[in-house]
Amino acid sequence: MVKFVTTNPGKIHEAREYLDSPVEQLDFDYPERQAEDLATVAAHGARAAYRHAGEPVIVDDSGLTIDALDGFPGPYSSYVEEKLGIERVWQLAKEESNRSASFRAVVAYCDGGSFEATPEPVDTDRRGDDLGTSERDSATTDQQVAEDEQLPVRLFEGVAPGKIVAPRGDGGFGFDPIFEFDGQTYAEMSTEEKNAISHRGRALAKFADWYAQR
Ligand code: ITT
Repeated sequence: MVKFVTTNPGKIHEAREYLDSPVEQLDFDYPERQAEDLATVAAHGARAAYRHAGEPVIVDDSGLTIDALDGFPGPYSSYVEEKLGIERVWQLAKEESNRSASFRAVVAYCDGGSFEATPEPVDTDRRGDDLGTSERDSATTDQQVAEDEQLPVRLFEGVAPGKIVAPRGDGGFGFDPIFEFDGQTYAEMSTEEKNAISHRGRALAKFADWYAQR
């Protein structure tokens, strides 16, 4: 069984609907590296989560990219949702004539074993550099940091194109009410409908294919 390491119950709900194998949540807020690309954040997260859990894990790092706002909020989506809220993100996007956007998810798998890891470019920096001393696990030694860098991680990416609209719908979580795909917001879809086309569904599909052969 794979543990899905996340603080977000919405992600677990979707993964449970989607994957055949059982998915258990491990509610652990792994230290997130500040980086411009989701893959780097996810790869670091998977290693930290594996080190915490000691068993096979997946993490999912997702972000909303608004084209007219130069990709904002991107990797800072979580912070922006918390501080600004989705209504204010809509107010920002509303000023633009181009409302196109995309949602991206990177699912990262790590089990401490060896397998063919996702090729570069991922995670080429020293892991210790990205965490302030206070954030670093006190048990993390330089040797541990070096060992972590050797841990293979496999990445699965999913992207859904869409546009930003005034909030509609009661379902889902996060930015779902303002992200429209093919005429419906994510929040207007059932979990099954969202999974069939969403960034997370697409990433989980790739993960499920690969994992079934593992
Ligand atoms: P974990 O990192 O603990 O998994 P999180 O909610 O912080 O949980 P992310 O950093 O991946 O997860 O999410 C970035 C933001 O995007 C956050 O505000 C989420 O609520 C939001 N988000 C992620 N997936 C979403 C989805 O499918 N629909 C709507 N919002 C989503």
